[in-house]
Formats: sequence, structure tokens, C-alpha cells
Amino acid sequence: MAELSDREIRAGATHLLERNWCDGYTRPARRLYPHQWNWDSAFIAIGYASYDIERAIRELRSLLRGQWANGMVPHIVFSAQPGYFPGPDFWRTDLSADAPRDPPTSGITNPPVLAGAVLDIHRRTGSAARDFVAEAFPRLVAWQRYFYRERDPRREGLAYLRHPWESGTDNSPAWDSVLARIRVHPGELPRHERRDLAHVPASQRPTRDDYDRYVWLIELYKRVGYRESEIAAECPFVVQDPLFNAALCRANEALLELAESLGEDPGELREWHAQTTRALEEKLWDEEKALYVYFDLESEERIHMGTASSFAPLWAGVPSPERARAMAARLQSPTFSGAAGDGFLVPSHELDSPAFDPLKYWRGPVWMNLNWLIAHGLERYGERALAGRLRDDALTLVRRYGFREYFSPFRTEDRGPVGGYGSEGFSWTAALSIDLLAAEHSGDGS
Ligand code: 2M8
Repeated sequence: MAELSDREIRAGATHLLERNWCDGYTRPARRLYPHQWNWDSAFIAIGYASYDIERAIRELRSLLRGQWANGMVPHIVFSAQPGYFPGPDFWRTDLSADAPRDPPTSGITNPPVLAGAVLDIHRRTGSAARDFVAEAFPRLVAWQRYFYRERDPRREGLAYLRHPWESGTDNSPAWDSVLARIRVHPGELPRHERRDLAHVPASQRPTRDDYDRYVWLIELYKRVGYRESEIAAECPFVVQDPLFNAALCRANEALLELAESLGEDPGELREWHAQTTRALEEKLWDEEKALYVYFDLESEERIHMGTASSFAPLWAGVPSPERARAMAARLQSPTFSGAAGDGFLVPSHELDSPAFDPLKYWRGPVWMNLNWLIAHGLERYGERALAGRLRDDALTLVRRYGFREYFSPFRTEDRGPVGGYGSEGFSWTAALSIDLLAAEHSGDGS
């Protein structure tokens, strides 16, 4: 099988990002995702930062244009590009007093990876990007404050999600039992038409039932004018997620470093950071699985599922060294590495679960962004060989199959289907390949 060389990956990735660039931001994929997505832009900016700082800054400035008056940075900032559902006319965020009128946005958020991207720019440029960093800092703090004020009613230090799309891992099996609670009655939803199925086979995308529930939740937000307190009272989907909260923690860490260099008061950041670290440890750690799991605030029960997100707290430096060792062992166990230990890491869901599907989006495939952040986490704990395996697996998948949206975790056909799936020309796969190659060549994975 012909494989791309490092040089071809780098050239192909920069070329792809250029093609996906569209008037001030980068489309995650030209046809499937034509607008600006929040955490995509953060990963994409990390890729740009290694060869074009100005482009990285433009990307993030464009995203921050969508910030709401309550601090929330929405998961999509819409452009005039057609062909995506749900678009601005469906979200109707003009019903909220907090949403900007221009640009239109979605009415939910995304894992806060953005602060880390700003820190990356700051570390690479020192004082050269100081204006941008100083402008972004208060906005990033406002976003954190939004999470602790609006998404943590019990003041536990954990933010809840109120839509599967907020997690970024849209159709993860972790949401199945929570979504099952939403009964959609015939004729209850406004007419709408999915656009994703024009680009990717239905077998690789969320089901119709999933979409009905995604839409049902949007209808609820519109009915209450996007007021958080009313959503909190009515929403049946309120979940604490280990990746989202690891990102929250990582953002506090990044902002603490930025505060120090800008001479800003670190007070509340320090408190948030300590509180979220502790809460992840106490509430989401599952001793039996040796992983972090999810908590459903409606049923008051844990969702005992291991996913790629379960490893994200490593990236934020949350686990104790003992727990980190146990997690590294878990990653190499048949549940994640396959019976023969030769699967591509990290499948988005446990291989031995009945819900696992190697090709269906967030129910099994390997995703570049998860490998990237978990590899960073393993480095923090001195697990260099395993971190190297994650980077290597991600790059091998790109070498073989190109910049696909996701990949089967199987290495050879005798185990199951192999290959790249979802959209072609996917921006964060390209951007993070550039970053991984740079780390490999500097001999420094951190
Ligand atoms: C996917 O999600 C969007 C909805 O936000 C979709 O399916 O239309 C997810 O993979 C998400 O993590 C990602 O940010 C987005 C754009 O790449 O696509």
C-alpha cells in the first residue's frame, strides 16, 4: 500500500487548510461542515501556529466574534455558506437577549480547548502576539465564568452539558440512556431536512432518532428564549462529561499561565482549577474501569462507560501518578487495544461493548484530536512510549488513508473493516498532523 511520506503529509495538510479557508476562518470540511466550529478552530489554530501565526490569530479572532454577552462561546459561528442543518434560521438565537445579532451562532457551546490554543500562540511568539493575547484573555475568563455560574448549579466544580453536540462526541454510546428519556411525539418537531446524509453514508452518521432528539432539545431552548435557568429546570439532558471537564481544567491551567505573564489576578482561576481537579477525582473516577466516566444529573447516576474521552483528564494533569499508571494499562488492555493488542489507538468506544461500531462516528472510530490530547496527557506522566504509540497510530492512519474525519481502529482486515471514514479533507486531522510531525522531529512530544 502506498503511504504518504512526512513531507507529503505536511505539504498536503497545509494545502488542505488553504482550501478549507474561507474568508477569515477554516471550514472543518468544505461540504459537510461549511461554518466555523468552536473546538475545531482551536485545534486548527494549533496547526497553523507552527507555520503561520497570523493565520492562527485570524482564526481565533473570527471565532470570538460569536461570543455571547453571558460569556458563552458558541459551538458554531455561522457564515453565509449554505447547505448545513441546523442553520441560523433553525437555531433562532435572536430569541436570546445574550446572543450577538451578527454573526449568527448556534445556542450551545463546545469543549473549551480555545484557551490552550491561545497559550500555544503566546508560548511561540512571546511578546509579538501580546495584543491578541491581552484581547483574548478577558474573553476566555468570561467563558470560564459562564461555565461555573450557569453550568454548575451545585457549585461542585463540574460543568454540565445540555446537548450531545456540546461534547463534540455527538453520538457516543454514553448518551444513549440519557437521550432515551426524550420521547418525540409524531408531528411535534418542525419540518426539517438533514443535510449530512448527502455527503456521508447513513451507516457512518447518527441515526434519525438521534437527530430527532438533537432537534427536540433545540426546540426546548427556543421555547424558553435560551435562558439558562429555565433550561436547567426543564432539560432532560444534563450530563457531566470527563473530556469536557478535563478541557475546563486545562483551560484554567492555560489561563493561569497567561495571567502570570500578563500580570493579571489569578485568584478565581486558581480556585476553579483546584475545585474542578478535585471534583473530577472524586466524582468521575471509576475504580473498577480505571477510567473517568460520566454522571447523569437527572437520574443521579454514573454512566459506566469507557470512551476515548475517559482518558482526557490525563491531558489536564488531573489523575494521581497511580491512577495515570492504571489508565495507561487500561489503554493497552484488550478493551482498547484489541484482543491481540494490535488495534489502532484510541478507539472512541470500548471494543468489547455491544454498542461499539468501528465505522459509526463517535461509537468506535479513532479521531485525531483525541489521540493528540491523550498523547499530551501521557507525556505529562512520563508515559513516553505509549504517547509515542498514539502519535504513531494517528500518523500511520493519515499516511495510509489521508486526512479523513475518522478511522477504523482495526489494523488488518481479518479483524474487521479498515480505513478512513466520514468526510474527506477534514481540517483538524490535517492541522494536528502538522503539529504531531513537528513534535516527532523535535524529539519532544510535549
Ligand atoms: C460534528 O458535529 C456536528 C454538530 O456540531 C455535526 O455532526 O453536524 C462533531 O464531530 C463535532 O465534534 C465537530 O466539532 C463537528 C465539526 O467538525 O462535527
